[in-house]
Amino acid sequence: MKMTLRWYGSKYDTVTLEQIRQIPGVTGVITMLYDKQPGDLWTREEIRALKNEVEAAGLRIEGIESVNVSDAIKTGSADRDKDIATYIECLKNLGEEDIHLVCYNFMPVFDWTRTELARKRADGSTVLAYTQEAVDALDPEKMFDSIAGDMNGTVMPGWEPERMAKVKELFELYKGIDNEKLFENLVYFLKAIMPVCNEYDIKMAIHPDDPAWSVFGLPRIIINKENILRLMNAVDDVHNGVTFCSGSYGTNLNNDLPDMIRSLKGRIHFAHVRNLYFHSPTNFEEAAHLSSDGTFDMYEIVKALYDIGFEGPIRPDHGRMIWGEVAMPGYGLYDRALGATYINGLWEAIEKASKRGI
Ligand code: DNO
Repeated sequence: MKMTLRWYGSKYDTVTLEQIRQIPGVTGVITMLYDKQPGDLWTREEIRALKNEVEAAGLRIEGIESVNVSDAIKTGSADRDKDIATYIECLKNLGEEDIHLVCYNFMPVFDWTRTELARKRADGSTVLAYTQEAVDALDPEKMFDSIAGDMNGTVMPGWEPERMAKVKELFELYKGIDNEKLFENLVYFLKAIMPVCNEYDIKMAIHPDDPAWSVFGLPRIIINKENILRLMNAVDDVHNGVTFCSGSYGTNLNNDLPDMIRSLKGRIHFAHVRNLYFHSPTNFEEAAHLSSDGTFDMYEIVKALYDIGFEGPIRPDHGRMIWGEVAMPGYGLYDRALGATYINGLWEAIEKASKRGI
């Protein structure tokens, strides 16, 4: 396991590489070219510049989150093959710069969805939260406006204002795309990129849909064990893998997270570890990483990753906003640093106990 932190680049992130370097045990970052739109080419020069910046701070790029997939690819429209050709070019350039992990998602219109970005918890921290009631009461075109005021002046991934200005058109594009069609388009995309992934040993790691069910009537497919195993079998290549995100699969309380991890042995290339606290199955908020602060047993999650021999990067996921920090909701320094330290502690204890045969 390699402990990492997500970093959005010096132009966008309030957290610096120097700060990340000082979190005990964090050896790398997960990053991206944040200015790129889905369908844009990432040149070798741009990738190298990012890599040089990270390495100058004593860290490594352990993976990209994300090279975003265009709506043409997701909907299978006329431009799909052109966009796939550009995606392949991006992968080639990443491979040539010695980067071998790419996280992506296949969610229509909205990436992850939360209805509040600053719900106050009893300890005074603020967290991202979701209620189904709020989503059901909202016109999807107003979704962005309803949360934009709490973004702390940042541009949140998947919620870029230019993209949100086109929400109506995006909904039109997905008319007629049901779960089966979306799945088919995903398999088409993966089959097309597998040769370049094999050539450069690039592990693709699909991020689950968050929340793990349909929102605003849109299709959602990466939501449970059955569907993710179906995808693994449909393109049965180690380079077709998974980002195991406990906070996303965990939105559905029917998902048994440690069991899912075990069933995906050999195919989990990246892990996002975080905890949620549920008021009801459709009203939850993000908690501190510590098991007792939320609903999940984080020991069991980390133990399952250890047991399957997980060797990829792991990152603490969304943190609470604490100690007066002003940052992108979910992506401040302090609580993610606490999360990294806690996960490292769990890992060390599990590893030592296992080696001693306890
Ligand atoms: C949210 C993130 C997601 C994730 C993408 C992957 O904070 O976990 O935006 O990066 O879905 O493509």
